[in-house]
Amino acid sequence: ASGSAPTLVNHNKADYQKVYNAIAARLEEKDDYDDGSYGPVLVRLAWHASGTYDKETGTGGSNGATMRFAPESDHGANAGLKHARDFLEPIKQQFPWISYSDLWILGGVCAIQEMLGPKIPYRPGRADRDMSACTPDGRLPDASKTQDHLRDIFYRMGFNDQEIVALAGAHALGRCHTDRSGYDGPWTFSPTVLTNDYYKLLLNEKWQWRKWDGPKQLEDKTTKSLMMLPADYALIQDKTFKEWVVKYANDNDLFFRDFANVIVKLFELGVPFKQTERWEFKTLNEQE
Ligand code: CCH
Repeated sequence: ASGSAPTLVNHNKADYQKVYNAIAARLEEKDDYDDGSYGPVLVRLAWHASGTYDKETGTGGSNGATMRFAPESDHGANAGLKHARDFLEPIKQQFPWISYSDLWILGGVCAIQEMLGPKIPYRPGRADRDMSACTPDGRLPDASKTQDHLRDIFYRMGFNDQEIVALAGAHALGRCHTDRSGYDGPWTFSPTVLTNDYYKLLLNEKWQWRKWDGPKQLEDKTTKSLMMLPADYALIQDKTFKEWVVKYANDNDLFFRDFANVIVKLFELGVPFKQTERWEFKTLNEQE
């Protein structure tokens, strides 16, 4: 065949490990961003690409990478995620055969592992779709709301209470930005390393409402340098959620196991995979 028909080549685990390595190397190289890493914002991109899923209609999810297009890129919840998309663009240029949708999820997987989190098994199979597949605004959680809202949003994706709490542990990473969500500050003292500190701090610190001009958020009474969103605080107001917060605060291994399982589920929502096998990639450190 001639012309512009794409060449169909099956890429194997080694090819994807190369992409992983390129993302990880770029994470190391570009350490002048935020708290020293693009890792957290890459995790948030992968989550917001996936978290639009609606199990009733089968719409949304990471298959499509529709956040490339307005209106989805302009949804309030996605403010700031251009930094993550732009970070990954040179990787896409280097490996044009990978879809944006597979790349964004691999970015999340790589960021979690390189920030010392658990292994996140991965499989490719997401295809990019056009702007007609953009999801309506309002599918991602609203940080000013509490447990009923969290259940509405995450049950729609097909998650249960335990999974909601396990996913929230991602807030060990990164921070809020006043020019994105309007909120301000990190949840933990080590926002570029994945630990169960989010749960420990949520339980053990005394939280008070911050007095400021911005949206309603909590600050820790001791240092006033950490924050919790109303949606985070809801996890210790609700009895069922709180039982899981306690479990994860007391057992980092349990958190890592449950987090890996639930993030794989999140990243695969609505994807029509042909491949059943999942791959575990080596971290840069493991390849030294
Ligand atoms: Fe989140 N998150 N998230 N979040 N999130 C924000 C930042 C991060 C909520 C609200 C916010 C998850 C669930 C929720 C990350 C991962 C996950 C911000 C600040 C808000 C607001 C954005 C800004 O200003 O830049 C709410 C509400 C929920 C409800 O459950 C889940 C699930 C995950 C992943 C599994 C990460 C990582 C960040 C840090 C991003 C950064 O740029 O540092």
